[in-house]
Amino acid sequence: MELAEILKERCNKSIKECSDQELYFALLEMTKKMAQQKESNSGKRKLYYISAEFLIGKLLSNNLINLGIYEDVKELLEKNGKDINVIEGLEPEPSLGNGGLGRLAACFLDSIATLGLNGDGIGLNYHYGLFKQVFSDHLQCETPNPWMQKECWLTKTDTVYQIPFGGFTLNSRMYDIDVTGYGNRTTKLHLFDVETVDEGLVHDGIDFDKEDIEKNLTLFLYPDDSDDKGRLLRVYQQYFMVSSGARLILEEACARGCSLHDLYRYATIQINDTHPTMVIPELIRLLMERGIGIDEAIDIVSKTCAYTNHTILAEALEKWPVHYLEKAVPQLMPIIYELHNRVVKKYRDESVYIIDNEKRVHMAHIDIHYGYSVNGVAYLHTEILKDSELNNFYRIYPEKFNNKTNGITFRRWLLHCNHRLSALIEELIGPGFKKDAAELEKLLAYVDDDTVLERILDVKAACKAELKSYLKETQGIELDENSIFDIQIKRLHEYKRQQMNALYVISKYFEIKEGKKPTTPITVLFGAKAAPAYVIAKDIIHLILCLQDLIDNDPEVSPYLKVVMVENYNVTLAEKLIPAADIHEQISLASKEASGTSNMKFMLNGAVALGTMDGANVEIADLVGKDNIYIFGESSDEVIRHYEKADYISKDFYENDPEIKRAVDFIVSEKLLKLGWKENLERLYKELLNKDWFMTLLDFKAYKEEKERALKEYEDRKAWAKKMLINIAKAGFFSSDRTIAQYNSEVWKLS
Ligand code: 26V
Repeated sequence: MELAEILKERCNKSIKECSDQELYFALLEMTKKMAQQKESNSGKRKLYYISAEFLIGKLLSNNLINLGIYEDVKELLEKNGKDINVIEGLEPEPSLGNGGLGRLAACFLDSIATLGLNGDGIGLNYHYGLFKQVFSDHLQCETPNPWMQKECWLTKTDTVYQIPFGGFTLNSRMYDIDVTGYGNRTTKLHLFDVETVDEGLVHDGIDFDKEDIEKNLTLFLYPDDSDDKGRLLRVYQQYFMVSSGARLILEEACARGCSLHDLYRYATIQINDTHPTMVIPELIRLLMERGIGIDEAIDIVSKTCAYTNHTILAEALEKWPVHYLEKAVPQLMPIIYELHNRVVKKYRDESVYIIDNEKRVHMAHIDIHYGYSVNGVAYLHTEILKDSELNNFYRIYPEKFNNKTNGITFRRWLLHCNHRLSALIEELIGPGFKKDAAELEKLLAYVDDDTVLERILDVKAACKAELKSYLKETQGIELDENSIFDIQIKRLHEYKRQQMNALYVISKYFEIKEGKKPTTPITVLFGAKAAPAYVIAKDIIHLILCLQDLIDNDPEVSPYLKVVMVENYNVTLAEKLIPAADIHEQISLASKEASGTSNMKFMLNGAVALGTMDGANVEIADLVGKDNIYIFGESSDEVIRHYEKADYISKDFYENDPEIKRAVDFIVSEKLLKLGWKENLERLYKELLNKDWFMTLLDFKAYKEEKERALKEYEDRKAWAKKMLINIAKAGFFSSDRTIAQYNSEVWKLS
């Protein structure tokens, strides 16, 4: 073990004498060195996974596990009176992502390295990442989240490019993070950064001068895009990322002996949602600069780029006004016009044009026409893309469409976050599941083994106790570890329907007040950040925080029901919350959640889903069978029909059902208005009553009924443990190793 040597050199102290901080930096240095020794880029064709987000989480434990030395390091530290968990607690979490899309990219890098594929990630080095969430007065406030320390996982490289914008040029420097594979090689996450960024620009929370591109470009992930300046900054960020990436790709291909005429034999680019779409016109432009004619350049790039769609929400599909692009990246416009004109010449259907008659550039349309693959992220999502959202494209290019159901890395979401469960599984079926997740099915042999079922319940109880002490220590929250932990953690969005869960809490509150007490107390835990400019989402957080306060201070209710909204939900918190869940909420309006990935993490950790037939829930339900999941609500077909006919009227549900009316009215009741802000609560009340675009009230009754069924069935502990075991045993399909193997064999074809 090199640790002692490193410490000697760094501070001339033994492990015992070192502070936890000194140990953290020494372990960081050691891990980085070991990871670098495992680097090996081999193979002709190389994958570049370009993404505006990589939500990598803390890396120390994960890297130690992947390098195969976690247990040794833990023991060595223990012998010297040190705790690896405390040391890792000192690592700042980089928040380089919003949610599922960014976390997926991080899981994919882990699997790419683990499978030994020739591929790297390309993204941006945001200094403050996404904001840090702080609650004050029952409201979300946003503050910067600085994560880069003098010593961190980033390694500065000598690679610098000059990126041209309308009227000025910026220097782009590449920083690398090593991505360790489990028992395999190391790949790279390349993060580009402007040399001139100025953190001093930020004041008052997360406000800064949005026009000073030279100083602000990599300060934040997706800064507030509710105004033109914010949106324009996003265009600058995107171009900076893809132009830097494209130059790196060309340089590396040429270094491997590629003639640019057959770039596609040396490189394939996966475009993660439309944020990196400008890589298509940019690569065409760079190839033309290097002497290739436009027809051939378009042909080469079309054989190089593949696109993943992550949402069908219209407001999330990027359409940039032509005048933004003309200002920020004028050099791309002739290419984009050319790409558009070729489509116009070929097809009469205006819905497939790149530029619409409002002069907006549809980024996804560029990807579909000029990429070789288009994929959705779960079976249902891909079907909806083919049948409705992208049907006009599907009819032109049926061969380009394919599904790649998302996955998660079991290293982080089982081995690292749930040592107890992982050890129990290993004792029962051996270590094979760590490399081949399908082996988890072997657990089914124990479905009637009372001792094993007991032990699974014990593991869950231990994880609940651990969450209790963690939240007490870090956020001052008191949990009852004997209550049912019902958890909903994800970005705050109306389509995910946290508000429906909040209405359930209100109706439960009434029941308890009226003397109908639950057999086992219930703890409803939420974790969610809302986009800074998303007003209703912030109002929903406000409602939940008011309910938390109300119930905490009501001795009649608090022994039976508790609501907790954890502050600053992030990967680190997810790693504590997921192992402790009994029930997980996946209650999006059917058709709206492309996949979801927390559903897979919970399943793997032995929690049972309460959800709609949406996203990957459909595949989970298929795998575990109806006895091991709680499904409710209208189907995606029915929901799509409601939108087509515009026949959902929330007020009808409110007026025709006294229980719904009572719960909704409570939002603006005296009791809540005493605790919260009238403006926020009234706005949310009116929204639910007059609009409710994501149909909360449509499914409320079915939701409540199914949740009651789940709570009742929880009481039969043995039957519940069986459900837990079946969920764990069937989770193998959702390993990102499987997803990445499919991308490779059907799309990238690396070897
Ligand atoms: C973006 C935006 C931005 C503007 C306002 C509203 C809005 C709503 C949704 C989005 C989502 C963008 C794409 C995304 O993050 N999709 C997520 O991707 C995950 C990984 O594939 C998937 O599991 C989630 O279901 C999907 O929502």
